[in-house]
Amino acid sequence: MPSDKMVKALNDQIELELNSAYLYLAMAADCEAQNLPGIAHWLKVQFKEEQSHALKLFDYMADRNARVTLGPIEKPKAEFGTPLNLFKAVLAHEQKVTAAINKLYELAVAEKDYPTQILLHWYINEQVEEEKTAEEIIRRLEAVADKAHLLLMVDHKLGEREAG
Ligand code: OFO
Repeated sequence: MPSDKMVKALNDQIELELNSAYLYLAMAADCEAQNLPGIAHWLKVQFKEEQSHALKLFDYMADRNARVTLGPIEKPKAEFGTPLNLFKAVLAHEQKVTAAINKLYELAVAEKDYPTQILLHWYINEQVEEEKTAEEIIRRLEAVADKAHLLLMVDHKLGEREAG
C-alpha cells in the first residue's frame, strides 16, 4: 500500500483530473452556445479523456488497497472568449496539470514508491501529448485570426477527433 502522504497526493490528483473534465465540459458548452460544434465535440472528447485519467488512478489505488476519497469539483467559468483565448486557457490548465504530475512523481521518488513511479510514467508522457496538442491548435487558430471562414474549417477539423 502507498504511504499516507502518497495516498493523499493521489487523491488530490484524481480531484484535479475530474476538475479538468468539468472545465472542458464548461468550455464545450460555451462553444455550443457560440455555434462552434466541432470545437465543442473536441472538448467533449477531452472531457471523457480526463474522466479516464481519474479512473486510471482510482483503479490503481484500488489495486494497491489504498482508500480513494473524493474532493470537491469547482464551479467552472461559463465564458472563455474567442476560440483562441479558450485554447490558451486549455494550454495554461494543462501546464498546471503537468506541474502537479511532476510533483507527484517527485513524491513517489522520495517515498521510494516504485509502482507509483511506473504508473506516473504514463501520465508524464500523456502531459507531453496534451501540451503539444493544445499548442498546435493555438498555432492553427492564430493563423486564421480574423478570417471567419477559416475558423469554420478549423472547427470542422476539430469535429473529426476520435475518442481515445
Ligand atoms: Fe489529465 O490530462 Fe489534461 O488535464
